[in-house]
Amino acid sequence: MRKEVVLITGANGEIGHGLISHLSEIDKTHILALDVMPIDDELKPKCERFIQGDILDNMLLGRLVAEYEIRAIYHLASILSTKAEYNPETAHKVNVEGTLNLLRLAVEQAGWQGKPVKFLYPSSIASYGLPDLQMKNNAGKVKEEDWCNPTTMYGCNKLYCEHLGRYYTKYYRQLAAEGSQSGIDFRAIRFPGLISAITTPTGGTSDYGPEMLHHAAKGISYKCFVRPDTRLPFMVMPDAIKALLSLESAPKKSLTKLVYNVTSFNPSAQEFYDIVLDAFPNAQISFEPDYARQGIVDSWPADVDDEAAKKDWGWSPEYDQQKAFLEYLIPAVKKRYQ
Ligand code: AKB
Repeated sequence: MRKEVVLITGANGEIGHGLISHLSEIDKTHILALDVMPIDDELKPKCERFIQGDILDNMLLGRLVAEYEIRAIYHLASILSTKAEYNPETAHKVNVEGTLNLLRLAVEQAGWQGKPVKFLYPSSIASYGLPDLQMKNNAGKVKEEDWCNPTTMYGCNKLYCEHLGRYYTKYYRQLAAEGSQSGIDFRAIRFPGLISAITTPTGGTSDYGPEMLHHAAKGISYKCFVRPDTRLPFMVMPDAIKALLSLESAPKKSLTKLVYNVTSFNPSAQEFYDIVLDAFPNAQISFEPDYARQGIVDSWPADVDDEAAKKDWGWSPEYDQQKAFLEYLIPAVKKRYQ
């Protein structure tokens, strides 16, 4: 008999670390972890199996379909916004073709199992694109349907993959004689910038927040690449994991959308700096804005409206700004580096 597993792609990334640790603690979920990079030693024992491989390798994905009964897929693998701008075509391949491969795998799995396969997709505030700073400052809490004109390859990829998820869930092969259904139950969250005390991000544009904190804790000087007045929504990793798991377990009939905003707090870079300096008075942080990366952040909303998530699946962050820094981030990074 094939073993029932949850497949996690991009398992060695930031969300992967949090998700694997959490899933392995709360129940007996068998985790099938996939990443192009070797997985960290501490994660290995928490997984049923780790495979080092590429989501573009269809032979590999085909083998997984044959070997496992995949109940749900957390498709976390992706090339983030800054890195994607250095090689947009590669980013498109990984972010879009990779997602398409996983959707195809989910269709096959649902066919074999005769029941829906849940497809959890971390989208991003990068799916938004506000035309200028004035619009950003006046936009208030941006709703899921508004300002969906991304300016980055990563943002275009995320927005398009949300559409692919909608297509596979509702309209797959809509002209087929028998009215084909994919069997995919696609659910996406547009995450704000994420901050973990355990890992540091690579290749993103919201990275200035976590980088400031981790550099200060390590006693390394840091040049912040955005202006002090820059404002973005953020969330700590435990809340990101909570959001993914809550959305996964929500009854389908209560969901009015396939894509949901979530957020917790939205400090300016100056406020971030003040909190970090308060905790690490010797920190050496300077503001040296990078014009191009600043442009990307200026196109992302300063705040998002997460009312639909609250109403449909009871979303509520555990950590507001004060609790996030005082009870999670600062004590944990101090312990980690000192
Ligand atoms: C990035 O900066 O690219 C990501 C994101 C906001 O999705 N952290």
